[in-house]
Amino acid sequence: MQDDTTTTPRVQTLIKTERPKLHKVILVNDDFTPREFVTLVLKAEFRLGEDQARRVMMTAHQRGVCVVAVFTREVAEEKATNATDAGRKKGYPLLFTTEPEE
Ligand code: TYC
Repeated sequence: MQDDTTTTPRVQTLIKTERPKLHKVILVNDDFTPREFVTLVLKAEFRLGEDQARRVMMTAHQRGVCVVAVFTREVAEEKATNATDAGRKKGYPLLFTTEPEE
């Protein structure tokens, strides 16, 4: 039995959880994929609204590339692959790449 002066040692473990690094999905321009199709893929795969999808498509069209969104690495790579495959199925060279955020 413990009396008033006995203390029980307690050990606390400090658990540090690192945030997973985020990865950008980047839309790359080309001369062949129709604008409408790029917009469609952005809406379907990245859940962008019509206006946002058009803005992203036009930015890539005018500047060469545009960041679409950021995700954990696995999700970014899966979405980039799915979106690129959607273009390939139609015979378009549409390309989405990923890169880690700084
Ligand atoms: N440049 C294409 C065209 O003029 C449209 C386009 C925009 C293609 C963005 C790819 O990532 C892209 N039809």
